[in-house]
Parts: sequence; structure tokens; C-alpha cells
Amino acid sequence: MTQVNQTAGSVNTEHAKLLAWVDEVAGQCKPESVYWCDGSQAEYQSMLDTMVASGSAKWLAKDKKPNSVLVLSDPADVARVEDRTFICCEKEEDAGPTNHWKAPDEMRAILKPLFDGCMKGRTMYVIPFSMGPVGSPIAHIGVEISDSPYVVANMHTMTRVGTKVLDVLGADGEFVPCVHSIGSPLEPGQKDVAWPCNADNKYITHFPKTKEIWSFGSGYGGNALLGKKCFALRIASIMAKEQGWMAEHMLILKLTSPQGVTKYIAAAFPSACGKTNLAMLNPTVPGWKVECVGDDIAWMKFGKDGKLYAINPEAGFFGVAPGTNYDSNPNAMESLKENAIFTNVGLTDDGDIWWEEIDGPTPDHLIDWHGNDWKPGTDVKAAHPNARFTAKAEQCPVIASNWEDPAGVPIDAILFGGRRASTQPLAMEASSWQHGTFLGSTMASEKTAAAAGGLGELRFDPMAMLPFCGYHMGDYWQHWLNMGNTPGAKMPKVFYVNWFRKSPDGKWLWPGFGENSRILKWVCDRVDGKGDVTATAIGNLPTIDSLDLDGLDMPAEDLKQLLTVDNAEWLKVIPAMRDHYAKFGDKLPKELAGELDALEARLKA
Ligand code: O2Y
Ligand code: MN
Repeated sequence: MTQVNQTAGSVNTEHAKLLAWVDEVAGQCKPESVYWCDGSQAEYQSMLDTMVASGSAKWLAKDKKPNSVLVLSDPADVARVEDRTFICCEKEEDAGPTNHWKAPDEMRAILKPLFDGCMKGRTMYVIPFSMGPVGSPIAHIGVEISDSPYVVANMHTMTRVGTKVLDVLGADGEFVPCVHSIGSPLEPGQKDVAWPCNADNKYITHFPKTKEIWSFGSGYGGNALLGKKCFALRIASIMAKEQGWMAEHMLILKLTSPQGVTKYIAAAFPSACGKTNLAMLNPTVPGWKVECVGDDIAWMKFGKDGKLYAINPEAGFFGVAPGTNYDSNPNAMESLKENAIFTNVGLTDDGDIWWEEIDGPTPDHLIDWHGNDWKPGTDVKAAHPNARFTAKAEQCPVIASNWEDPAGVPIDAILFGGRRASTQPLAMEASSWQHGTFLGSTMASEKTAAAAGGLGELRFDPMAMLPFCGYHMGDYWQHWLNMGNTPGAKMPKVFYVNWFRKSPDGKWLWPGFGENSRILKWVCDRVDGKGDVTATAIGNLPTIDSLDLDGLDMPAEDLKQLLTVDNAEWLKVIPAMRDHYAKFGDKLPKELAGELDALEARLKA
């Protein structure tokens, strides 16, 4: 057993390939020291202490947010950077029209000088992590090398880190190598800044052939926590295609009826559609229990019974702070009460956090995310719109007791949804897996809220995977179809929901939030072959009688609008769908082109 050269802890591995790779990266990045993460609580605490000591984090008041810190980023490093995100496969056509592409050699030539000496004066952390319960047959392992203690602390919360992962990896297990540098070496005696980064040289790169990730210049979120979007979606989507499984941008819900019957639903929504709120919803339908298995990503593999079994590959939430409150998401608020990392939110004078739309009165004074004095009426926001909280999933009051089942949970239904003020009904059911794939491939939100219920310009975000599919989207749709054609496959039923329909005078027609449980109940009924539907040109809609609307005080006219399909209005959307499909050229599966033709024919009939 090789005793790894490190500055703390006791981490052992005899994985020769891993040791050689770490040596190679250290040789290139030239850090002051190398630290192998053991994943212990003490290690997490020491990362927070390190950040506080260096001035990059501040402890929050113990009586407000125990064991929690506030971190303020460089204003030039506040979100994922899609225009700096690359898929580096040999042929451009394999990356497809939805990705930025660079040839692998070309990208390596760009990265080599950037990484040369990029960790000088810093510690290089080696973070072995498991995406999914350690040892689960659905999980996969990665090792992230990073020069950011903020990344280490966040990876502790968002993934399973440390010795237990190296144990599963053994001497020759497979891992996805992920190299991350903030790109800000320190010369001897040079004073560090609170959020070091290299804002002018950000590269978030993925190498499909070797399944490597190299990220440079940013310390923020999905750019730096490489287990999340880079591995669990972009690289995993490639692995999933090669190996016959699915890596999806989906939350996972567990629903239990008053009779004790449990169903599992996976759901994909574009950003700003309330995905985290749905993942932690408190149902209003009496007797129903809704629990959270995951809020962002689902990995699904076939079980022996032909059903898809899903795990949440993550262990925590990296949730948007602004807009989160005890009305919109009480369970998120409970999750972040302690042991949390807050990034780019406001700091109150009594040492608590604050953001726009959080509960309670607006404080008279606080420090905003720029570190400046702020008071109500100041024309900048106290929290950055993409400000985040990082919190352990186990702190969520509605986390399902079996959320870490290594076998995964059997998925009964898949939901797609978008933000549509008009046209799209409240809920509908696909007629088949192929039709469901068509619905996912044409998933769209309106770019801007449509004035007075008119048609807004559509932004297509297929399966909510637009920035996250690691290969050609046409091939990805073919993979969806192939999954459905797998011998013995018992695919989930597919549904499309739209909580955001508006009346012609611009009012929300559906109350949303906990009331969405009424639609989830209908979905569960449909999975069991119950609940009436009305067949329409676009799919099967719930009849009003099939929905549990007890105690919901809403005008019958609103319900009618929510469940009406206007064929003439739908026909106006067809050209936009055709333009969207045209981008995928001959990689568009003929089955999906056929579904679009068939939809148009049904609308005209
Ligand atoms: O800006 C970031 O890096 C965060 S992006 C993110 C975080 C949590 C869940 N989903 C997302 C996303 O962009 O889909
Ligand atoms: Mn997401």
C-alpha cells in the first residue's frame, strides 16, 4: 500500500494510474504542496477555517446560521460560462450545433501553457469523489484536482468525498480525471485576494474520448465543482450513450398515496421554472406525501425487471438563493439553516444572510455581495441573482429515507415542462416513449413573458439539456429512442406540464407550488391506468373530473383554459419547431421528424 505524500490526514492508495496522474498534474501545475482529501468532518472544518483565515470567507453569527460561512466572489466570476465551455472531440459534427467545439490537440495546446505553474504558491488538493452512493452500481467515481479550498468544501457537501471512495476504487478502478485551477498563482510574498480567479482566461473543457475534464480560470459553481454539470451531465451523458443508460438534468420525486402506494417521478425543466421548489414541494392534496430524492440530476440504469432505476448522483444542493423563502420553498429554507456555504448573498449587521424576497422585513442596512454598504432603495441588488447556498441533502426535512439506496429508485414517470404563457396546457400525457421523446426534444420556454397572453418567442431547451449534453443533440435523441427499443425495457410514462399558463389579461391561471401535487396525483393515477383523459391532437389531457381539485377555489373558466388545446394556436408554433429541428440536419432521428409531421397532420385534421 502506498502512503501518499500529503500534508494532513492518512490517505492510502495503491492505484498506480491515479498516483501517476496526480504526480503528472503536480509536475505541470507546480503547487507548493499536495493534499489528499480524506473526506472527514475535520477536513471540512479545516477548509472553512482556511478560507476564513485567508479572508475569502466570513463566519456567520452562530445564533443565526451555525457553522456557516459567507463567500463573496469576484464580480467577474459569478456563474457558469457557456461561451467558454467546450466539447473537445475529434470531429466538430460529433459535438453538434448546441456545443462549442475545439479539436482536442488544439485545446490541449491552449491549456498547456495556462496550467504550467498555475498553482504556484498554493496547495493542490486531490479530491476523490463518488457521484452517487459509494459503491452503488449506478454510481461512478471521479477525482478532482483543485487549488481552491472553496471547491474542496463545496465538493464535501455536493458529493461523497475521501478515503471511502479510494477504497472502492481499489488498485485499478475507473475514475474520471477532473483538473481544476483558479488560474491565479502566487509569487513568493504576494498577498492573495479574497476570490482569486483568472476572469479573462476561463476554459471549461471536456474530452469525450479520454473522459477528462480540465477547467481553468473560474472558481464558481458549475465551472469549478466538476462533479456536477461537467461530469454528472456532460461526460456522463457520453458514458451513458456508450454504456446504455441515461444521465439527465432531472429532479427525482417520491410520492406516496394515502393507501401507501409509492411512485417515483423524474422531471426536467429549464432554469427559472421552479425545479428546486418542485423537488421539495409540500403537497396540498390530503394524505399524500411527497419526498425529495434529488433536485437537479438523475442517473438511470435498467434494473433486472426492465425498469429504469435512478440515483441522485449528488449529495447536496447548490440552490439559487434569491426568491427562496418560507412560502416558495420552506424545505430549502430548513435545509440551509446550518452547515451551509453562502455565495454572493447580502450580510446583515447581526451576522445573518439576506437576499431579495427572503422572509421578513428588509433590513435598514447590510453589506451587499460586492462588499459595499446597502440600504433599501439602493439601485443594486443586495444578492447577486445567481447567488447560491450549498447545503447537505440530508438536512432537507423532506429528503426521502431511501434517497441513498444504492439500487436506485424505480422511475414510473418522466415529466417535461417549460414556462409557457399560452398554448401549452396544464398537463398532458404522451402516447408512447417515442412521442415522449418528441415532447422532450421540443421542450421550450418563452424568452420573455408574452404580453397579455400573446405568443412569446420560444427558446428550445431539449430535455433541459441544452448546455449539458456532451455530444450531438441529434445522437442524444437517438439514444433516447434506442433506450425505449431495448429488449425487455419497461419505460416510464412521459408527461408534459406547464404551471405558467396565463389568462389573456396576463394573470396566472394555476396557483402552482404545493397545488402542483394535484397534477402529480393525476400522473400517478395514469401510471396505474386510472384517471380519465381527453384525446387531443397534441396528446392526452386530464379531464376536469379526473383531477383532484377538492378545496381549490378557482374559477371554472380558468380550469377550462388550462385544459384547452387550440389547434389554430398550435399550428402557429409548428414553424418554430421545424426551424429548431432543422439545426440538427441529418442527425435528427426520422422517428422525431415523423412525430412532428404527424402532429401537424392531427392539428389540421
Ligand atoms: O452558476 C452555476 O454555476 C450554477 S448552475 C446550477 C446549479 C445548480 C443546479 N442547476 C444549475 C443549472 O445551471 O442548471
Ligand atoms: Mn441544473
